[in-house]
Amino acid sequence: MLTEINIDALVGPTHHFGGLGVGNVASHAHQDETSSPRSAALEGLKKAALVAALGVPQYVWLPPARPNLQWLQQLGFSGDRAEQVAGALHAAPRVLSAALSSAFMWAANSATVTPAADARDGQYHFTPANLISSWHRATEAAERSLDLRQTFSDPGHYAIHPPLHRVVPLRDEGAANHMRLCDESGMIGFNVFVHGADEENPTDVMPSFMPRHTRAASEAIARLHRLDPASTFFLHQHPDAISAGVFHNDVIATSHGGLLIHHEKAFLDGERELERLQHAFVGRTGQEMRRIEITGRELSLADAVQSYFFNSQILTPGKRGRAGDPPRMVLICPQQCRQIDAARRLVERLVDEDEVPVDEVHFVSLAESMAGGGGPACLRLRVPADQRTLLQMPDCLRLTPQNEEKLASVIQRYYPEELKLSDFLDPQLVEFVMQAPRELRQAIRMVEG
Ligand code: SUG
Repeated sequence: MLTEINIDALVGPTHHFGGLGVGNVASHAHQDETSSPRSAALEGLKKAALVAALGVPQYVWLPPARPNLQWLQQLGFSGDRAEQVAGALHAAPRVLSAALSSAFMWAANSATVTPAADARDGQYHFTPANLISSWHRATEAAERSLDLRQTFSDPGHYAIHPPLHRVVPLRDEGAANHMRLCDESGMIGFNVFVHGADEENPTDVMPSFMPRHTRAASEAIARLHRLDPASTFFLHQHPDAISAGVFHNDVIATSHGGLLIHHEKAFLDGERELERLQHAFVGRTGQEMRRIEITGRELSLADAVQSYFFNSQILTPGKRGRAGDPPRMVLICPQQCRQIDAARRLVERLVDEDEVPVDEVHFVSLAESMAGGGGPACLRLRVPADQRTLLQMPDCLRLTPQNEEKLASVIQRYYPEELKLSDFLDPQLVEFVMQAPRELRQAIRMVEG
């Protein structure tokens, strides 16, 4: 039996709106607005605490230090910290924005994960995403590799691969473009990879934004993770979706257990591969796979991007109802799904219909994350955990009510309430925000890696 655990990445104290997200309309729309790192972190923490309260094991990764001074140094900004930051602010504000980025908070981009049950060598496999499409995110790969090694430390059970080579044909954005469908026990898995570019078979229509993930990257990961080709599927993202601002698959499709919900414009010519998936699912599990296709009439691409409906988190709560009752599902939707009529009606339909056992909906406010183009599901990495994994997870990273309180208190003290890039002309602010990650680690007694 596998149990889904979630790891959310805590927002950092330099969270700001740099407008750097490639093909990400929310990020572009909010560029240069004043951000609130404090609210961003508290909102994210609250969402993770809700998941924990629903009985789903919930863990956190703490923010790495920002500004990334080493990176500024490599780009020719020398001197002490304050000089490096001031130099970049004057000469290349976008470089400074990238060095200050808190985009690591969107943990769904940190890695692709497959459990031991899926691999021919019986190991868990993790590939940290190289994130080379955007320069503010590419440095995350090394940082997240460290987090993965600290969190999943038994080399006999976990293979943590290096990120794929940093070359354009191997652009990789991690779990945001990967869905694992599975039977009720979680042990029979079907890995679905979604890419926006296939260099071997280019599409006739080019999307207006550069697709961030390639088929070659997905195929390499499937090989490295020793997946069975009969249970592995590759889908091409629809160029119209990318042009509408769907820069990751998790903005237009979602899955949980044996349920797949996707927009009709999610995939290009996807029917054959989806039928192969459904056929394999029934054949290997003897269970029905539920596929719900949402039409453009019910939810336009624009409303899908504005509401982030598909980025809702679907969970099976830990505490079951009466014995024998079918497992319930809970939906954690961004509050935009309540404000946008078509999305609200869609959520209501899913709750009313018997087709999907969703019987509880929580609307959460993630205003700061949403303004950077990240909803509830972007903020977490899912790991289908076996007993050995559940037992070895570091206690200090578990989001208990005590840890939540400790983290919230550091956030209240060290995170700016409001932030603009030009605030970093103040050298004291630089020192202050660099102190925050250390304080967070101390608060939960995490040993420095
Ligand atoms: O990569 N936004 C992120 C949002 C990532 C959302 N993740 C998933 N869909 N899984 C991105 O575009 C905004 C940064 C800025 O505005 O400067 C940003 O990086």
